[in-house]
Amino acid sequence: MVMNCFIYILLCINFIQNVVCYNKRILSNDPDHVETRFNQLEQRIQSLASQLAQNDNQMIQMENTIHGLSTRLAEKDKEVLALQNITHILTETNAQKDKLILQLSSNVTALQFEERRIAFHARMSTDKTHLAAFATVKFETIVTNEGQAYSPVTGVFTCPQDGTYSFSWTLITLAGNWCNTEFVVDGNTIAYTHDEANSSTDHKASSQSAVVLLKKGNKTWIRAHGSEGRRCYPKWSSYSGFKV
Ligand SMILES: *[C@@H]1O[C@H](CO)[C@@H](O)[C@H](O)[C@H]1NC(C)=O
Ligand SMILES: *[C@@H]1O[C@H](CO)[C@@H](O)[C@H](O)[C@H]1NC(C)=O
Ligand SMILES: *[C@@H]1O[C@H](CO)[C@@H](O)[C@H](O)[C@H]1NC(C)=O
Ligand SMILES: *[C@H]1O[C@@H](CO)[C@H](O)[C@@H](O)[C@@H]1NC(C)=O
Repeated sequence: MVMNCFIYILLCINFIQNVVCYNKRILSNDPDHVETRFNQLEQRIQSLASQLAQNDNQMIQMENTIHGLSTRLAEKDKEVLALQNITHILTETNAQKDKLILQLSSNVTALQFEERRIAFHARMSTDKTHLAAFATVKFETIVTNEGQAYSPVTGVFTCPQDGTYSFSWTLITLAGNWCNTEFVVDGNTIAYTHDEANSSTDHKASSQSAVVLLKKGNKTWIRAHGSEGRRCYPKWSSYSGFKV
């Protein structure tokens, strides 16, 4: 009992000592405690430093990734530019092709036009008396009019394309009359006929021909030689022309 009591008292003293000691350590910044704290802090700093190093690594990786992405982006930009170029080239090629097709079709039209024969023959169908000075002598009845270059309404042939052309005409006048004429290109006299039956008891006829180099748009017609178109008789009178 006494022994137990003694042990108990010893324990109590030890406890009190411990408590006092602990408090004293806290209050007096006991070097052991400071070291522990220091160690803890050091560990913490080490852990932070290693975290920081990890972050640095991640950052470098991210930078690498970004660099890689921007390189690829630049490549893509180049590809887009190349595609734009190709598109541009294709558009231009298309435009050129369209232009060529247009040219070709107009060339084909021109060739077809050239292939068209130009030839006419017209007969006078109405009696003409006392023609005005230099009046156009009309041949109203179409026999042939390939190319439609001769107009039976105006009596004028309009050259549809450059070339060498041959023309001829025949006029008849009745006894005691006359019908002198000229063949003109754009009003310039090229050839004449003298068809005079002043002292004749029969009709008289005269013919003439002309070969001329014409430009597209030149006009040719037969006209009275001054006022010498007293009587130009139809049916036997005619005018013809063709491209050589
Ligand atoms: C686009 O075409 C031009 C010439 O047409 C050339 O100089 C340029 O290099 C091309 N660009 C690309 C991205 O292919
Ligand atoms: C069309 O004709 C012109 C003149 O004859 C020529 O210069 C041009 O090359 C031709 N175009 C084509 C597409 O054949
Ligand atoms: C035919 O027309 C051309 C103009 O295209 C002109 O220079 C020429 O003088 C004309 N021919 C005649 C015979 O008048
Ligand atoms: C008949 O000829 C023409 C010329 O071809 C003359 O102009 C006319 O005057 C002439 N007429 C007569 C009645 O002689």
